[in-house]
Amino acid sequence: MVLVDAQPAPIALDPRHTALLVIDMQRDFLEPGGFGAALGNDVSLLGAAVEPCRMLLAAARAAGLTIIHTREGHRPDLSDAPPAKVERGPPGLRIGDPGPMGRILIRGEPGHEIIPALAPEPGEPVIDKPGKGAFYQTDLDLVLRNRGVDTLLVAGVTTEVCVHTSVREANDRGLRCIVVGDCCASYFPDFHATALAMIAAQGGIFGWVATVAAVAQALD
Ligand code: C5J
Repeated sequence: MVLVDAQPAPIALDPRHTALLVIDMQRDFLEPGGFGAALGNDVSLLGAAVEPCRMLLAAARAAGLTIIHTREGHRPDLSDAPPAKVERGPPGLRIGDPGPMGRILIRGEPGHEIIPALAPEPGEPVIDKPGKGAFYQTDLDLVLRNRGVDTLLVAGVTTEVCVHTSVREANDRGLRCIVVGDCCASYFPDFHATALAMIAAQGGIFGWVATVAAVAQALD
């Protein structure tokens, strides 16, 4: 067991039963000229999480943790995309529309890929999810059960959307979630800060919040 300094309190984890979940670090969300930028967002705010994520991945790989990546996106025929979501957003920038890096949020398009700096290594599962939550209509729960995982380190974007939704889903499934705050980011800094505060509030209502330095020190 190792002890991670975290909010609201330090938490012990067993690296043999801990997975790192890296959420949606995709080109369309992070790179200039992608979907996120086309919506008018400042993607450099998400870029701030890339180097901390690289450090977290290195520490987790060295400690032998299970590493899992997710990508948000849909089938090219949109058969898994609810009409209520497809018809939302500015016309021309909706799910399935041609975007600057291929069709928006469609599997197989260049913008759907994970950014090269955080590319999955061979053997690291990649979960393609049609929703914001990493568990919704995916086999993530099965993968975690098969590997005996009881604790998640969570990183990725965006803090208040896909990270939060996934942490809530995981918490309800009985998993301990340690959100690595500086490895998460949002286009809205206030949302990022509030989302992290919400996780650790009320004695850790959804889990714990730590820093990459604290996690790396504990895993070293
Ligand atoms: C994610 C989004 N990954 N904000 N998606 O958070 O739409």
